[in-house]
Amino acid sequence: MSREESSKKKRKEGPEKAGNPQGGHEEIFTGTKPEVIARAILENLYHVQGRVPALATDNDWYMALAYTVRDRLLNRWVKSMGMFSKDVKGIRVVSYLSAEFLMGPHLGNSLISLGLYDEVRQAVNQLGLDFEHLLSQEEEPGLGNGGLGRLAACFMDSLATLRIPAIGYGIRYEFGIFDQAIRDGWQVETTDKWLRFGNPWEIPRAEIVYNVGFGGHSEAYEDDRGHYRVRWVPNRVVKGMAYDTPVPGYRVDMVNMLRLWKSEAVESFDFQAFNVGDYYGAVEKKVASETLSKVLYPNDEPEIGKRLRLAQQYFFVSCSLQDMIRIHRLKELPPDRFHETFAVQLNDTHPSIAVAELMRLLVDEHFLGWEEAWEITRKTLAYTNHTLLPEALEKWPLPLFRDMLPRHLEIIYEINRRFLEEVGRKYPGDGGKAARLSIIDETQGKYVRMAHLASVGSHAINGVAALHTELLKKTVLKDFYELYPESFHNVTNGVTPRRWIVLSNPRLAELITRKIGDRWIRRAEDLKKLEPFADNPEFQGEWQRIKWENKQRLAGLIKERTNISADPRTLFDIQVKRLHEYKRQHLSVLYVVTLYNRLKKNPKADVPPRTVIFAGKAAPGYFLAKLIIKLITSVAEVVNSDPEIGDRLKVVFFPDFNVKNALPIYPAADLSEQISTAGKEASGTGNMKFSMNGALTIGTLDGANVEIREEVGAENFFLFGLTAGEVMDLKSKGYSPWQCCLANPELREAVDQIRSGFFSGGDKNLFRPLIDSLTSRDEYMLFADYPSYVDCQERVNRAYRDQKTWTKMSILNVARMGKFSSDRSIREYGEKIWAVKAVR
Ligand code: F58
Repeated sequence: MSREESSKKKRKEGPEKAGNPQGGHEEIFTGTKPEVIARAILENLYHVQGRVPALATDNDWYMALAYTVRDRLLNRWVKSMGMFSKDVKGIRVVSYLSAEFLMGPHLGNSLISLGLYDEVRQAVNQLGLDFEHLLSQEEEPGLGNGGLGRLAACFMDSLATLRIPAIGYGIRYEFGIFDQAIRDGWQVETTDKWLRFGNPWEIPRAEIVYNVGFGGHSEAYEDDRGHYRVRWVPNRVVKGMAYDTPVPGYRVDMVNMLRLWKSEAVESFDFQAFNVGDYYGAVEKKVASETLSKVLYPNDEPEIGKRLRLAQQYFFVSCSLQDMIRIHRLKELPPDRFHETFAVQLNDTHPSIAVAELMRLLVDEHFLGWEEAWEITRKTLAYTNHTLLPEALEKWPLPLFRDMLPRHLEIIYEINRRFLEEVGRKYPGDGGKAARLSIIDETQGKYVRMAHLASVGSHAINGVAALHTELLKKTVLKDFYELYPESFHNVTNGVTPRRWIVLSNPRLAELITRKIGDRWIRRAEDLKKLEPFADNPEFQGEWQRIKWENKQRLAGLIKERTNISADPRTLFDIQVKRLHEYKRQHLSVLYVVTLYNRLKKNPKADVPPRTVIFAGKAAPGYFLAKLIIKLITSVAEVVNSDPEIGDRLKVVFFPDFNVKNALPIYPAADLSEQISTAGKEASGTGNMKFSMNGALTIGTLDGANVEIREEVGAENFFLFGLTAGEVMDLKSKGYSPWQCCLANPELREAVDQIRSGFFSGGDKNLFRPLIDSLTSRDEYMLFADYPSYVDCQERVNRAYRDQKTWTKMSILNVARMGKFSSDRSIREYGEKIWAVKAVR
């Protein structure tokens, strides 16, 4: 029976019968035996792709396979959606508002969740196809920059696994984060055309559309009952259409949803222009409307003045809130009970316009009184902060804001007026306090401070690691903490062990399961049960073999992508993350240069051979970050081609770091570099992925490193560097990087070499901006931490020589990382912030 015929049959019989695997023909949609799956793939190849096997391309087969897997998700998904019907009351749904979701490839992950990995692999083999090759066909949906977007994806996985109903709301960017190539050692960006072959994981919902206004003015009027009302009359309207992607939980019936908005032109607008004969004007409007969801901003330096970015933020927030209100009304509940239906989490300030938009919808469109609307808004919203870096705190110039969102600005003024009144009552006569707390920044020009808007409009504010939350309370949100101490929480980040162990490191997962059973996959605390095996020689042997195979696999990819031969017998020292000065990839380079110099001077030096691997994207407009990439590749060129060095030291820059490429990287690491300046990295999540896969960490007391070290034990963690407090003290006392450099001959030598053109074919200008920035200011205190970092690397070298002890440390790291499952994070959000529970 064809897909269509079968669908018709399904429709006639109703979903119950059709969803029943016993139902005979419907097996083609739900069956889990390899033979049935193989047949389903062929059906989909023919009826969806319009191909016979003889003519099918890799992509045709991938699509047929993806549809086959999606069919097996749909049944559970459709049932889970029952949550939104009017018969289901009293269940609070989490709405995760995020401008970014870095979901990674769906296919492998869905198979793990459904428990069909082996069956589908067999089915694919029966068809004479290469399963791994088909998996690798999937385009990366790179709808995020880095940690923040990936955190949203891990949280979606955990929400479904914990059976907490949730919708992730965001933007369906046509172009995600750029693809990175390395040419002549420099980063080159190309557009990410992830949708070019179609996206089998999404379902377009042409009937779920909302209008979103921009610009214009507001006007007051009197309603029928003589009440004063305001309405917004925008001068431009854009339509948002929903695209839904299922998010399955691990081995549970719950399938949640990621709902992303695509912007489109509002037809009536086009036609108006058309009718007066302005055809090109109409087309231009259409193009302008569609621009809104065109491209993800790649986290370039100053945000200020990026009109389109503010428009994107408002666009997706407005669509999402209108959608939530529609769902709430489906339940036939009055608007004043909105907070009972939804708990809305703001993933950083990017969706914080939600505070004003929810107020506008409740007051202007659903006619609630201000106080009542304000209470509902605050009960609904909660805000997560992900950064302390002052330059990353969003603020919008007032004129731009007024021009684009005039009604929202009025609402923000009113929120601010009432808020500052409250501040005045608490701190009478303290103008400084009021100015510091105000949503409007008037220190130099006028700006809307989005973190203040989010903080005032939320009942809960949280940081993403213990240290980060403490620093938030002491620095950027100090005044808010004094005002609302009970609103502040810490929820330390986590990552999903499904993607980051089971999928990425299947052999390790299998070994763990063989020893302690498979409960750890959903209760990561169970990993503790591995501790008794840490010393066991046989277990250690298996552990080492798996690491070895993972290193071989990565070495193969490195050869393929960079043509560098990395020897799996060497210590794999890996730093993968966005390029940023505060993350200090260049501190690692300074050590590489030092190690190189030591080996040159003393070729017999007894140090374990190392392969130092970097990967990560630099924002296209961030010159120094791009120069750091060039520095890495330049040092690599000299070191890798030095015959005296051979395999004793290799340097690799692995291009195009993304979720797909990350999968084989974390499991192959011996050493994880987490070396940001203390106080700068809010949490980090790569640090967790490495340690969960048995890498040991060399790191500062920053972000979640602090808690990782607490969990795995100080003796199983390589600590170096200043503490956050020491960084601040040194800065206030006056820090002289040049003095540090003079005081350390090896540092001086490395700096001189880079400056003199040793790594740039004699070009003395190439790295000057980087060297000048370090020797004059060294904002991120590389020179201050260099001696302690180099010493610590020596400790690493010594430890690595003793493979038994190293392996024990590696096992204990994995055994003690249970806390860093995103399931734990989500449970904490559920208890402390959302007041939601699992549904059965
Ligand atoms: C990251 N932020 C933090 N921002 O830097 C990291 O420490 C933390 O672990 C992670 O969030 C999750 O909490 C981050 O990734 C962005 O990518 C922004 C995207 C939008 C533009 C500004 C940066």
